[in-house]
Amino acid sequence: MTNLNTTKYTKIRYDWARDEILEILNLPLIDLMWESQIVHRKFNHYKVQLASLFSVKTGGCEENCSYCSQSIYSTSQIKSHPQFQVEEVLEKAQTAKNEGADRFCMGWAWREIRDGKPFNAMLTMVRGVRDLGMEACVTAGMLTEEQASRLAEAGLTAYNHNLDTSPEYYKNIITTRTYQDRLDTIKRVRNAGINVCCGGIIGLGETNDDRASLLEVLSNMNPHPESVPINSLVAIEGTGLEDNQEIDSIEMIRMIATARILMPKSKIRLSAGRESLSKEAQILCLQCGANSIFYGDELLTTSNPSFQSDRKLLKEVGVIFNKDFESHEKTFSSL
Ligand code: SAM
Ligand code: DTB
Ligand code: SF4
Repeated sequence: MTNLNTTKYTKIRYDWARDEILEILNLPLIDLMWESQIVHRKFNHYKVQLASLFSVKTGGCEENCSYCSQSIYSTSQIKSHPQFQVEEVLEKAQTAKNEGADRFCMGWAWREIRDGKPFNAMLTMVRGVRDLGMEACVTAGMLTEEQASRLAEAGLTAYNHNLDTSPEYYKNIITTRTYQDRLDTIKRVRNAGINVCCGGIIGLGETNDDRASLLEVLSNMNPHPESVPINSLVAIEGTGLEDNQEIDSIEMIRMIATARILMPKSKIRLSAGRESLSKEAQILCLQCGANSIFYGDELLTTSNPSFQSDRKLLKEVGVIFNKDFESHEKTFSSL
């Protein structure tokens, strides 16, 4: 049994070995939850960041990620949409800010960013979001060194580029790009001075070993990614993984708690799949180290809990969730 108020996981390390990670992932749940809470309390004080997500360009992506409804290889019935105009995107960002979000994440269903008009519009969107006083995050596939530095100049806070799963299991999920392609883009983002947002998905059919292997890659990055989204698969009709079984919520809690122990200061984001988690399971995730959520009624092509229900949940839990929130609260209660 663990000591009452100490943990052996007190140091920030970049040399985690697979065996050590598996050992943590497989701890008796009650011990894993305890250890992760001590780490979380020590480094993060139970503050939760609210990040809103908006799909700027939906569908028609040339990659074959087998979980994704936006791939041209899926037959999912989604509302495809060419790139939204700058003004429309900034209106969405303003609404997200009014609702209490402090980070605005914008997604483009692209294999890679192309230079020219759409990229210039992306830069204007980034500047506009930053001018609203929000953090700006972009996810738009692979990018070159020059594009990374132009995004950095525009003030981009973070670039999201997930590794999704282990290097070993990757080819079962995506074959139109390699793990190394992903790592190369992440390196360019880091070198440009942009924060790295990099995580994965559970429920793809991977083993516990694969989960440990993904966490090994992430926790051996130095510095650690500033944010680590942990998604659970939303099995979307028309995708290759439409028949995958929903994962048990305990698996999500284990993954979040382990990520927290391995990367004590990173924002561990409880991402896709929250609609299938009970209120109690979400509370355990927050207790064990999740300190960010996607906030707002929609993810990219699927739904997310409403911001009202999330606000209620976070208040009930008693975490701090937005520095400016109380003033927005007044605006809302008078609506
Ligand atoms: N095209 C860009 C890319 O792949 O980097 C940006 C958008 S992509 C949809 C962002 C991330 O969402 C993916 O890397 C994946 O981890 C996650 N994701 C996509 N579809 C999902 C699903 N059905 N369930 C859970 N996570 C999903
Ligand atoms: C991330 O890791 N999860 C978000 C965000 N980064 C871009 C996306 C989740 C997508 C869920 C499925 C959908 O809505 O299409
Ligand atoms: Fe394209 Fe991203 Fe979807 Fe893969 S996850 S198909 S890269 S939009």
